[in-house]
Order: sequence, then structure tokens, then C-alpha cells
Amino acid sequence: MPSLEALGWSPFFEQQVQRINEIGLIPLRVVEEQRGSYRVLGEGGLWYAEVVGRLRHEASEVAADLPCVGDWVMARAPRGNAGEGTALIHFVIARRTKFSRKQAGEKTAEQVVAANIDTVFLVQSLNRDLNPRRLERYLTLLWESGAEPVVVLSKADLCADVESLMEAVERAAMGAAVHVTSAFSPGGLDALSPYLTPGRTVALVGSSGVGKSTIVNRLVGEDLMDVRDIRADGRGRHTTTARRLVVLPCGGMLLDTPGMRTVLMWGG
Ligand SMILES: Nc1nc2c(ncn2[C@@H]2O[C@H](COP(=O)(O)OP(=O)(O)O)[C@@H](O)[C@H]2O)c(=O)[nH]1
Ligand SMILES: [Mg+2]
Repeated sequence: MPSLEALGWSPFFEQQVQRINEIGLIPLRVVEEQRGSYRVLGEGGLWYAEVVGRLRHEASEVAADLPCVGDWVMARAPRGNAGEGTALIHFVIARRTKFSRKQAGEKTAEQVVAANIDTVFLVQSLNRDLNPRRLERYLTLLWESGAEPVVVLSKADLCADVESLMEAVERAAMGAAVHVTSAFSPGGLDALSPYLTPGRTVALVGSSGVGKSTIVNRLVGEDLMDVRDIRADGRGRHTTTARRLVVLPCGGMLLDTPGMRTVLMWGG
């Protein structure tokens, strides 16, 4: 089982916990969220989790107060073996960084899509129209989250002239690091390793079809995420999966979520 630090626990969260005076609650990280049902991971193991009535009631006013993937929560773990029973989430520990979007419906309420992300990989495919203006706009939005944006240019194996594209991209990147990658070439993802050290959390954003899930699968070493062929009309098919934070063999954590794309749409 990973240590809390390996899951991203830090003094920022520790300080808040000292003010929570409830016996028997332990810190756990939300690694999966699907329509109000959660999976939480901690030193004791992995459990399904639910939000206690009081928190659910409080969050009925402000949806952003409900836990989301990446959150640290204080929860009561079930007795017995890890994996058995359901943990109860009592508190959401304040977020260090967050990605928000407008909630569906008429209200323009904030919905937090992911929390406590250290780095965000803005994935753009080298074989499709790379638009530096759009990249610049996305980066501006991403800086607001508190996470460090990094531009990941994917599918280098399909691009004949990386050099000239790089120039335009680096000009638009406003100081953010830019990496050229290929999931299909040996060592093609090596540039990403420095961001994926134990305790660090990285989220992938970018249009459907740019290769986000393929990156996760390559780094995990197995086909965890659904990879879909791009449709004839050039648009990637949407695969609706739960928002899921994956712990990589190298120690870092990676979040690939369909919802992250709408984060970019909010300001745009
Ligand atoms: N040639 C090439 N194809 C890739 C690469 N990465 C992903 N793909 C392909 O691009 C398509 C979309 O990939 P996927 O990971 O589902 O994209 P996502 O929608 O961003 O998660 C799939 O057919 C992948 O096999 C790459 O580095 N090189
Ligand atoms: Mg995908």
C-alpha cells in the first residue's frame, strides 16, 4: 500500500486536519468519482465511499463543496479488510488547486472537476491543425487552476516537420515547457517522466483523439483506459468513463477524464 506522501499528502493538508477534532477519521484520497459514488485510497487500502448526510446537505447549496477526484477527504473507513464495506466521507480538506466548470443547467454554479493537480499536460496532436492562438487561450485558463501547465505535443511519429511547428508553439507557450512525444516510439514518452515522480499528480487535458488515454496506458503498462479509433469525420469518439486517478508504477499519479475538456471551454 502506498504511503500518504506517495499519494500527494503534504503539510498543506496536514495543517487543516489538525483542526478537525473527530475521532476515528482518517485522510484518504478520492481516486474515482462517478455520479456521487466514490473510490478512496489511503495507507489502509482502497474502498468504495459515500458522503455522509450532513456533508451532502451542506453541499446541496454549493455543489463545489462535494468531493471530486483528487480531493483529500477525512473519512471513516469500514472495519475489517481493505476493499470490504463502504467508507464514509465526513469532510473535504481544502484544495490546493482546482479545475472548475459551469454546472449543467440554468444556474451558473461552479462544479469542481478535479482537485489538487500539480501539473496539467495540455495535449495537442502534431498531426492535426495545431493552432497557437487556441493554445495560448487554453494556457491562460490553465494557469488559473493553480496547476503548472505543460504543453505535450503528441503523435510526433505522424509529423514530418516538428521543427517548424515547435517554433510557433514555443512562442505561444508563454514560458510553459513544451515536449514532443510519441506513444508509438521507443522512449517516446520519456520527456514526461520528470513530472511523474512519487506524490505528484498530473491531469491530461485536450481534445478527444489527441492520444490522452494512450499516454496513460503506455505509462501504466496495460490497457486501463479505453482507446478509440478516430471516426471518419476526424472527430474522436467520446468514451464516457468515470473520472479516475491512476497510480503509475513510477510513483506519479495521472488523471485522464473526459470532463477536463469542458474546463477549457468555460473561459472560451
Ligand atoms: N501514430 C500515433 N497514434 C497515436 C499516438 N497516440 C495515440 N494514437 C492514436 O490516436 C487515437 C486516439 O487515441 P486516444 O488515446 O483514444 O485519444 P484520447 O481521446 O485523447 O484519449 C487512437 O487510435 C490511438 O491509437 C501516437 O503517439 N502516435
Ligand atoms: Mg480518451
